[in-house]
Amino acid sequence: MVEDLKQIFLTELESMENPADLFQLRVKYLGKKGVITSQLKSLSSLPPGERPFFGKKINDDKNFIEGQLDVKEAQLREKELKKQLQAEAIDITLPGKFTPFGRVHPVNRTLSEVVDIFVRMGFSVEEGPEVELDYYNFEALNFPKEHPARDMQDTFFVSGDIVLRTHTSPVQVRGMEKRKPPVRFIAPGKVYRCDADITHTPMFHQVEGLMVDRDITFSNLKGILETFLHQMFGPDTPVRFRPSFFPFTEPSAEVDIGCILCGGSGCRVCKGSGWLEILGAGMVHPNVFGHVGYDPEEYTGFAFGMGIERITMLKYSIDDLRLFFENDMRFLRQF
Ligand code: 2U9
Repeated sequence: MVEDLKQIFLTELESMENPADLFQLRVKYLGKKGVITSQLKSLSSLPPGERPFFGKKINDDKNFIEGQLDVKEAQLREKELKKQLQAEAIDITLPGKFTPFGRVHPVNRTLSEVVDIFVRMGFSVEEGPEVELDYYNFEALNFPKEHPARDMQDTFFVSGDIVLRTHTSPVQVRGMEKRKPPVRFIAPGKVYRCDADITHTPMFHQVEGLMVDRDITFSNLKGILETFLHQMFGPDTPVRFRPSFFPFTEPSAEVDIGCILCGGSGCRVCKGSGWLEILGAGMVHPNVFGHVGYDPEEYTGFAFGMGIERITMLKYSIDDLRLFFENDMRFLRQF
């Protein structure tokens, strides 16, 4: 190469600071209209005898320039990578960002506890729609047409014969329609009643349960519910059954436990009685079996139901139902 040209190239190469500029330099020397390319083209104007000599020389120059450009490119890329790594460096000694832990809502906590106890006793878990047909919520459960629970004041009507379920009992009706006895399952979930005051919210949670087979008796009901209550509130908790009435069970009972706040001596919560109402229960009414195609002469069964908010309030001595629905972290953090 002409020494001048070599010097100019090397000076230019030296001043390159990034791969983009370096590419332009490569074009300037080796591109279609580049310095080396035009020299190769001009070979044809030389006498044929001189062509091999100059041809070789230009080729050597071309190889030299290519080599130099490649080395420089590698250096510049390395420099850029270093710069990038430095800019993106992470200080692993910095303290982490604090992410507060979530908590299980006290109502869901009680719900899981209740479900777990029945699952351990061999019950399976069924779920069903919260928007229900009047048939499943009332008719199949032996509610008379003029029953007050069907009133606009208690039930949220969606349209026509569609309601928000007022209890999880329709899940049991659907569950029995789906299979033959023996059946043994619980139905946990949200229910809706047109009711709002200090002790009622328009949505609350229930767990209901059902067991149907040949020869199921009220004693079986007492055994299961006593076992449940002793696991839930402690093995020494007194339990009593009082006669009651529900359209879907006959006979029916309400179940009390000895007041867990005063130990039975009488307080504000048990209104001086020493007892707390905790469950409803009974033997499934023959008319309900009729609706699901079970023969009431062949099968008997028991059913029960409980309100989860109420159980949670008693278990944790919470005196205001509204605390469950306000999402105040100062309250929820305690569980
Ligand atoms: C079918 C047949 C019978 C479910 C039952 C109760 C008694 C009961 C209340 C407790 C407090 C509702 O949350 S609460 O207001 N429940 O007293 N529930 S027997 O009986 C059934 C269910 C389904 C097919």
